[in-house]
Amino acid sequence: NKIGVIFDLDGVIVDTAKYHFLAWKQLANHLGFEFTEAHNELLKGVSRVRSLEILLDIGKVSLSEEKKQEYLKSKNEHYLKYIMKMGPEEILPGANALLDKLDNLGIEYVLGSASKNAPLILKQVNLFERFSGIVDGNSVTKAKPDPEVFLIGAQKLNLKPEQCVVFEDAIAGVEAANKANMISIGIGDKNTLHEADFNFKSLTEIPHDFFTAVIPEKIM
Ligand code: G16
Ligand code: MG
Repeated sequence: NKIGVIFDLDGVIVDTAKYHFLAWKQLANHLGFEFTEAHNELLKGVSRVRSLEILLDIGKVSLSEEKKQEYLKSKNEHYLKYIMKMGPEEILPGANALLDKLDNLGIEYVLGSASKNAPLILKQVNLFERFSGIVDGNSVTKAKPDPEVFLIGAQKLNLKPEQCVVFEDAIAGVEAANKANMISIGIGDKNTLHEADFNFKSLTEIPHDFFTAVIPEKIM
């Protein structure tokens, strides 16, 4: 029984949340309110447009459509300044080893990210060529928790949803994987991601027989 893997990007392969935070915080401060790390949690896995809406709600600020577009553009330009400085040393612990393992087992993997900057980020950390396919914020019409991003990922893998394993760090992403009828793996806080089929603190904690025994047994 063939299986395939779909990886989320931010929070699973790299920690770009810290750069999103710096860029959103600057915008909030410019608009006259505070933006904390706790607020930033609400933006994880959420699309850029939706992130701005949440941020404006926090500051109780309303803006014209034109201003929103202007701020979305300037936030992204600010964010990209950090991304351009990224390198392979920013790949999260366990990610490279896991990709090596999947290569050795002949298990294909694709990316399933909400980010429109996903291809650029993968290039920065030298992982772009390793993925069999990339599904990102440019290829979907509906953001997570809608399953669209992962269903397109399954198509790229030529597999049925039930054969796909999704690695996610965000509640919206776990929900999307579950809705897609895939096996969801929550990476991060177990209590936050309790809806996932499996939970690990980080990619370093995936058991040795995970893809050879645990997952095949779950699928059967
Ligand atoms: C990431 C982040 C989100 C961000 C989204 C869109 O998603 O977790 O915080 O808002 O991408 O990013 P961009 O502004 O680059 O299009 P993921 O799905 O990789 O975790
Ligand atoms: Mg994520």
